[in-house]
Amino acid sequence: MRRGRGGFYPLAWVAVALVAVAWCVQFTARASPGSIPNAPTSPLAAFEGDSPVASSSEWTLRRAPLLRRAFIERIYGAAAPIASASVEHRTIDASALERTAQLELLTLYFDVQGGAIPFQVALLTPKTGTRFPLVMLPVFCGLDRDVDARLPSPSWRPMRCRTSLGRAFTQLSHGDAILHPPFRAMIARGYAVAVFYAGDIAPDDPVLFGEAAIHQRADTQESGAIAAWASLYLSAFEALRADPRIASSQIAFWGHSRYGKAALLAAGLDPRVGAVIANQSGTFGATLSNATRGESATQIMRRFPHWFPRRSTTPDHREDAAEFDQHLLLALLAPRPVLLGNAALDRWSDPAASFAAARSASAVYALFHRAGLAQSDMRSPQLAADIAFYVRPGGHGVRSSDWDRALDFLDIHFAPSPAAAPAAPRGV
Ligand code: GTR
Repeated sequence: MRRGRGGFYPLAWVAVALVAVAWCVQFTARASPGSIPNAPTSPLAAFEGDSPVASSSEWTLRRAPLLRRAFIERIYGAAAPIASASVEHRTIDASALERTAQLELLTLYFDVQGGAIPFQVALLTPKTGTRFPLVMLPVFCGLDRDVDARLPSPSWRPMRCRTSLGRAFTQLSHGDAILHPPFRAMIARGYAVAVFYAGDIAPDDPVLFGEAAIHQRADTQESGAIAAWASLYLSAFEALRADPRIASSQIAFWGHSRYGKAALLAAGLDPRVGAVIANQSGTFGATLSNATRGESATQIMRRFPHWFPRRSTTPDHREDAAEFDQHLLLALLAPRPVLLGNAALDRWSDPAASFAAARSASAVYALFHRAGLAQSDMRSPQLAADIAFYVRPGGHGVRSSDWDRALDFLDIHFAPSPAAAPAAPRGV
């Protein structure tokens, strides 16, 4: 049936009004993230034949290695750094970002059967100073699109990154900083920034990931994409911690959502990583799978089967979920600083079940004479605490305000001396 002009326009206006209302709700709503579920078993309790843990050395030498193995074997698959025989440096711009930074392209070479595959990392360093703290992060669309047009284009990008319309829509739906991390602000605050794009090595696509170059390595063990991305964080970490310009004990991994899961896993596996900022990392990130009212383990494994090794997605894989859950991954980060960013409308990632995991993990921080999570509720972030947690208004995505908080958090924890730290952490 043909609709006349007179009928179409009112309908179009209704649609526009609905989109506008949805957008306002998405970006401003201060909905409650819900009640905090019960804390799971303490990470210090007996665990599958291993007796309770009573000291930091028992944790470090006995329990932590056991848990690292369990996360690899039961959930994510292998996530070791990939060795690179050499690292090539190429200066792209000695005076980038309005002459405040140097932009380089680092190329690592991963050995695969029949050759080597390049893994490229963009490195921005401030023009003044030395021994910079470093923020390491992946981008969603490619180094050329999200960092600098002079950087190489990837062999594959997700659909939403292929057109300007797709990118504009992504920014509208997922926040102003989803495709534009605030590099200038990071440099201005004295951080070096290492940026990688995972799509050439471990594309976020079920078919392409199965055929990806990362599986052609001689030492390959079965892994899912989250573990593969964690390997990329760790591979770049190995290369950059050897760089004399970088303060090797002050390297922070930042990741949003799927990359927040990977950042937490990578830092959990390598105790030398200095800090983690996981933004809305959700299920198999900072959120308890067993207590979540958001995305369940089964839902995520059905929707993103390539994120996990095949053996993890078999029906009986979650039998041990009550005892073995994500609070143990957060516990593996102790005693390091961790910032968990959340959004009130992002019920799918269930901030409250992530808060419960952080509370429970704090028992391990106590072994190191640290407080862990020091705030009593989700809305009173204490950025100076070892684990800081905030809930901002609105929905899933990355906004400049998330980055402001992340950099405030790092300024406090990576401050060279108490005098250099900001006087008071900012609230939400
Ligand atoms: C969602 C997924 C989450 C999270 C997110 C993202 O659809 O269910 O677990 O990873 O995607 O990465 O944006």
